[in-house]
Amino acid sequence: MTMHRFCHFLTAMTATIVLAACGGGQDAAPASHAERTYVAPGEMDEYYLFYSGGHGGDVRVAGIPSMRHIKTIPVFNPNAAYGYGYDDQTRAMLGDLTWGDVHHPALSKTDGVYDGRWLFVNDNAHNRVARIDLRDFKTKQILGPIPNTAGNHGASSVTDNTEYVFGASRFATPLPRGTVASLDDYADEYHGVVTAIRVDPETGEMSPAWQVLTPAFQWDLSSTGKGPSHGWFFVTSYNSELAHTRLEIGASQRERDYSAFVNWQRAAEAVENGDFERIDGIPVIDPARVPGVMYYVPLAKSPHGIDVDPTGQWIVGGGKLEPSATVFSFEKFLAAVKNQDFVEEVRGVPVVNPDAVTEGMVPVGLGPLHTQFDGRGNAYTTMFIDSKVAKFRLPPWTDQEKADLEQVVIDRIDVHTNPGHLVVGGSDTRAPYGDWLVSMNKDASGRPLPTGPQIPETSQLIDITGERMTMVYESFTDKEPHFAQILRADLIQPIGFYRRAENNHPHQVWSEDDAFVRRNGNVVDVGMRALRSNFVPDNLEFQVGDTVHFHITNVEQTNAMSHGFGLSGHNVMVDLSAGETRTVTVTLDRPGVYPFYCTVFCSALHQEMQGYIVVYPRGQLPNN
Ligand code: RUQ
Ligand code: CUA
Repeated sequence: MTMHRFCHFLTAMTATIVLAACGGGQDAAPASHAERTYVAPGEMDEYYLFYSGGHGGDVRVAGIPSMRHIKTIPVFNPNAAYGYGYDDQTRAMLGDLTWGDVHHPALSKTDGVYDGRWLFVNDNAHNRVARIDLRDFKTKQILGPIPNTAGNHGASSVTDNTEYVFGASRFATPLPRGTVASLDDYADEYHGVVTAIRVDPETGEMSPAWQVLTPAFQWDLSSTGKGPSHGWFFVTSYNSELAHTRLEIGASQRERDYSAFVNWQRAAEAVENGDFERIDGIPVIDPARVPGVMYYVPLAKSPHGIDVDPTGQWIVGGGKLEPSATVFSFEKFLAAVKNQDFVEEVRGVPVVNPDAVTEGMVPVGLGPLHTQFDGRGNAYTTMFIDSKVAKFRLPPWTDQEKADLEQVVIDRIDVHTNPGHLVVGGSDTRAPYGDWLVSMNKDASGRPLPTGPQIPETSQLIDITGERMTMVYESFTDKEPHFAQILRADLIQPIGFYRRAENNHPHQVWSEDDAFVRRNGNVVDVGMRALRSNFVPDNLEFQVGDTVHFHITNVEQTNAMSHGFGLSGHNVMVDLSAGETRTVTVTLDRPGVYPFYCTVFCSALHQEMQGYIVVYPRGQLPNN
């Protein structure tokens, strides 16, 4: 028995002895920790955890506190388990791209708190934003590529009433898309943009609203204001040097890069007043020509995350190469703007004196990235290099504390290893939940059972209800989670099936008698009904060259009673939720007999739920 296992063995017997015997390290989880995270079989978790799947392109759903995986929601990636990308509707949504890079999920809000309607996620690779409907946990819209943007990393940040989802371009490019300029002319010919995406309050339908033009900085990550800072959007950049090669050196020269404070209400007015130029179909505001739309605030050094606290007063930025978290005061920012306390101008945009805006720099440790809030006046910052999460108290601070801000650091906890994002439920709302924190760590070495050169990442669950943080659980996640959102489970009531009355597919078939095969030349429409445990019709005849539209209705009106339509030898796998009709189009190019069958184990006679298509050579179709 290794020492490690020995400790766990003892844990089961008596927690106190273990703490003494094993030095009380994080790994020696006493039984009380296990109780905190234990959700008995048959019981449900208190929270949903929605975490991004990175370049896997999907979003995963787990429960908190158990950390049990519940479901995967395909977004930018085909996923045969859900027939996603295998029927006409989802194929059209994906277009030609079969991968995307999901970084930051963001929940919709009403009045500054989560309303449980939608989850927005960005695609860092192809400049898109998608909307998942939390009524049925399915992707409903993929917007993009967003014009004038490359690498929409700076999304998704949602405003207090989901007026907008914001994003910003990571990779500057010549504008509009398709324009070519030498990288030697990077500083002059390349540009970044901040993008506002409008969200329809009824349907959630997203549309590009407007953009603000910036120099060729690389925009990183963003957040939105609330309370006193409602109407503002904050985003960091990490390449004020305007380097275009070997960025790890070139973009790490200056002590401070810029964060941008964008007044989105002012920007929306400017668009109404016609103060913009249309580039690639979208209004683009030059902030030099519309004063008050944007200010730069210098932030140390090669900043990454920028997060607004629940009161909307404190804005915390993490500089990867600066061992402290910078806390800006929004009130001081407004005062500095009023007093025109500017240190320079960058392309006509005022740069606010950082000393006038900075409340303090909290010496959290090495490699601060992202910060979350518990709603009790505390902030939690991940430190990539130190592999820790630091907890510190937000202002107001006493003069004595200001003189030595180490005094406001309450706790630091080891995480394993190299944390990127962390998440506290509701941190970006005015009312965080403040009980759990998940640290999402990039390097899981030595944690899970070995799986060869490709290993998962770790998500560690930390109890933050006490003064000190307590690590209670660790789960493994397939790569590559970036950020996550936590939602109280009682805020949503997902449907169990689609009611017949809401089916508006033109070729829905609800009874055996209505099933049809309609041939028009070499185009054939098949209206098929799926029900436990048969397809009607089940034997079909075609000839080579036919284009067949299968319209299949799952007529079940029972919770979670899915069927699947898998066609052997063809790239067809339609997943049919109860009550929905889906269409898949296939052009038959080879003679032969091809079985199809239900892919979902739906009933005792599920295995019998099958049929054939007989594809005759061209011109040999009987009775034709
Ligand atoms: S990033 S690990 Cu793409 Cu959100 Cu910071
Ligand atoms: Cu339907 Cu199996």
